Amino acid sequence: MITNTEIERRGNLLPNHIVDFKQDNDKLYFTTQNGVILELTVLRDSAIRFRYATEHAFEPDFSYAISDDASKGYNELEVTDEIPEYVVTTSKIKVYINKTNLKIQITDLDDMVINQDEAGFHWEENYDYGGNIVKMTKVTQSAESFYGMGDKASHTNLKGKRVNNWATDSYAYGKDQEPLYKSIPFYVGLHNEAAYGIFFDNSFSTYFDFAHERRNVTSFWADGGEMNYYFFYGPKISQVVEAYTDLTGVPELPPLWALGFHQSKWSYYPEKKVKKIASTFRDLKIPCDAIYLDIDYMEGFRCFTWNNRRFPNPKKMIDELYEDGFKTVTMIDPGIKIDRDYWVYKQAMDNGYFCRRADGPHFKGKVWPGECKFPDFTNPEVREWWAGLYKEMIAEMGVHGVWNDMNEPAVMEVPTKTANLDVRHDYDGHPCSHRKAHNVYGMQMVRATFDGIKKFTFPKRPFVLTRAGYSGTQRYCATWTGDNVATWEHLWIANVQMQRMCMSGYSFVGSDIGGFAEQPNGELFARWIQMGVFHPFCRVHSSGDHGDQEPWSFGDEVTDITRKFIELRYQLLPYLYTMFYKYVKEGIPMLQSLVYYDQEDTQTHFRTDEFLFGEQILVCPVQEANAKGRRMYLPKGKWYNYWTEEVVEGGVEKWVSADIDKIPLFIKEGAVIPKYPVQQYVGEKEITELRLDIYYKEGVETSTVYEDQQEGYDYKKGRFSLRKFRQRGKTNELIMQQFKDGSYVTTYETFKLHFHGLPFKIDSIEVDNEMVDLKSINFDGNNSIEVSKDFTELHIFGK
Ligand code: NBV
Repeated sequence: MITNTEIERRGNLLPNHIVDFKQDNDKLYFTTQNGVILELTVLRDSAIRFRYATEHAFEPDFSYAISDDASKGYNELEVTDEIPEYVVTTSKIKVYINKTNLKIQITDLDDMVINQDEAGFHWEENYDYGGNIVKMTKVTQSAESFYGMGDKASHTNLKGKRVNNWATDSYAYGKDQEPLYKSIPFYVGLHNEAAYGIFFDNSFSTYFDFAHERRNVTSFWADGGEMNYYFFYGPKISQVVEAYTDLTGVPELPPLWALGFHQSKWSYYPEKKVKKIASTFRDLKIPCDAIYLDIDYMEGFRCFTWNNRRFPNPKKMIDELYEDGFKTVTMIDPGIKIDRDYWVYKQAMDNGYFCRRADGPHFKGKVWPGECKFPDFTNPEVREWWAGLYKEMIAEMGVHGVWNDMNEPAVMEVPTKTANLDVRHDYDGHPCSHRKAHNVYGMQMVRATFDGIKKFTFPKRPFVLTRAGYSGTQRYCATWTGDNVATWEHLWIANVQMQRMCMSGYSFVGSDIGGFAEQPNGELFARWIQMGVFHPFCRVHSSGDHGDQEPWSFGDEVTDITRKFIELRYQLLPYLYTMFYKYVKEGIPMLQSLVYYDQEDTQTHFRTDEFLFGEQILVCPVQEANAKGRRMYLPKGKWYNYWTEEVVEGGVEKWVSADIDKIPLFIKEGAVIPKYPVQQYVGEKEITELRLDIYYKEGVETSTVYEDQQEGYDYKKGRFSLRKFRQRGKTNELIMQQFKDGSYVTTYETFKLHFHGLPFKIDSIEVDNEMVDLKSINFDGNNSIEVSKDFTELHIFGK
């Protein structure tokens, strides 16, 4: 353990002994003799906020990350004054605050240490910029693992790594490259089968060291601002992630089409090309819901304009695409071209909406249109103006969604790749420099975009996509992982990035399938699409410099494989939509790393490849060339191989065959998986029957199916349909109960049930206490029957 003298020798300052303690309801204030105040807030029984001031003074309490809907409330809060510490006790944890040095130790109620300060809070004065460099060091517990932290392109378990959060345009980034596009300063620690989380809510450049520099120390620090972090106790990872997600928020449900397949390219133009791409999807019968226009649809890269030569009548084109089921998504960047005749530029100039340098002149930076100025999205008035700019594009032209790119913000031809650090920002009435606003700039841009799209799309639901983001950005939009590369290593990176983002409260995420830079060969593309259909956001996007990347660009075999997997995604839409519903409702990540799924099994702690799609489907992408399958770990329990129906006992690593047209895919026993028919786009067909695949289990398993109108906000008024299926398998019988909620009336009247793995031959069936004639429920002799969607209890009896 480092000594205080050593810390001081390195130029740091430390709190000394506590001279004052005050309690104001859920807030406790501990003041030291040398002017440090620790404000400790009990938010929930297992969520505590720690905030430190130096020189007796806090900054105004303001954060973009925290959701207005975050829940509050605890059952118990007791503070005792003991020697040598104060002890704060809730119904879940105890927090010890040392009286001589303000160090913290957190334990569970059985006194097991969950988290413990090493040097604890200390700081260094920042002579260049003023304020402090704020630091925290914690003891790394034995065999501790670390997860989360957003889009890091590193092993899912961050033990031994140091990372930095500073939103950065990272074209063709590599494994372990730091920093990347997003800043999500939240991690989950796991040791002794118990998990906790720390969210360091500080928008300056932040650093996290997970036992990298010193084996027994985990630390985090920031270039400015306050030491302000939230601590969440599990003991389950799921509880930690749900608590963080509750604090920073969730999105609204997207329109269902946004969960379909999207095709993008930098760039599809002119109109003829866009239409050709769209019609090829329909001709080849590859489902697709959205087509993207990248920067070249604009006139000279001016946002909110159209290039009339390439797109003479955008409204007509968008309408025609829509008639064929395609939603058009357009790009908007933050850089506004300096051009006195350009209305957006003029409005921003007239109203003083552009960011300024410290001494007054506007900040200028080169992006696609040449020299640009940048709106200050941290100013609420600017956000309102920006939202309004979307009126013509959405309300008049009929564009269905918008993607915000380059919003780190990215600036070209400067070594810093972004705005100068002295650039000034409003920060919602807390004026500051770019050092503090940089990491939230993209978030505030996309927040304004979301407000605009939502307003002009209403009564339909908005779809917005961002590249940059800070904690909480998930409330507004989906995100993608930026400019990746068409390599096998990047397929691996995409897989861990998706899992990590989901573990960091941000589930609506996808990668550029096939890779943005360079061109994949057919095999890599096929393997990537097989994985990509199991990511919450599913889009092929690539840079035009490197050739074509449509599903049909790699020959017939790959076209067929791509179709097969996109079709599977469309069949699984009700399952996927239910995953989204659970994410919105309960904060359950849409993808789960194996450690999230079963933290008690230490085999899972260092796994990177396998993940759960939702709660009942296990996927393990093939990540190398020429593979006929791969070894993978199946978590404990029994799993049905989706392709062969073989039942496999988990808790072991196994070879699983998966030739180029398959991906290792397993269904949890007991699951009820809902399926729609294949559609070329969402809403193409009226759903006349819901297929339910029922995977027999000896024992009980519950599954959920959520549906609503797939659009609009009626679901908020109770017009949804939530079904819970409880399946109980016995040696000679399967019982299925249905519990319903919500007033939405689905378009179908019946379920088509397909039983898998029944250990008996069906002899007779009882529906709601009545034996039925097997013919009347279309029993095909092959484990499939048709029943009314309103049944409450089914008994399937074996021979
Ligand atoms: O707008 C062009 C691209 C876009 O296609 C990509 O998805 C973004 O991540 N954009 C970056 C700017 C150019 C990158 C070289």
